Amino acid sequence: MGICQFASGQSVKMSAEVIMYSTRFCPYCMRARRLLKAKGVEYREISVGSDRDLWAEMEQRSGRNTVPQIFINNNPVGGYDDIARLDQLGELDKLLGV
Ligand SMILES: N[C@@H](CCC(=O)N[C@@H](CS)C(=O)NCC(=O)O)C(=O)O
Repeated sequence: MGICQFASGQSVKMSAEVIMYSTRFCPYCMRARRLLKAKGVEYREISVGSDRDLWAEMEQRSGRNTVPQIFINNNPVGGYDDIARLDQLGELDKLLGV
């Protein structure tokens, strides 16, 4: 997300806000967790489980109906395969601000 500069001259690196809609035991969710943890970023999980309203919210925001669905700074970036591909292309770190 870039560098945050304070009036004091100090600066801190800001990482992106990452949200992942997931279910607990889905293999793709587990892979996505592993990749995000390896990147050292904080992320918030919204556990959709069997909650129809949360599934509907996820589908509406992402246009997809599988878990996981990952959002970086509110932008839908897709599921595990998508973030793995972004990582291979060297794009994921930039999006995550790491
Ligand atoms: N290519 C997708 C595959 C995701 C996927 O197939 N997820 C399964 C669970 S592991 C799913 O959501 N299936 C539909 C369902 O559970 O209703 C990704 O990498 O995220």
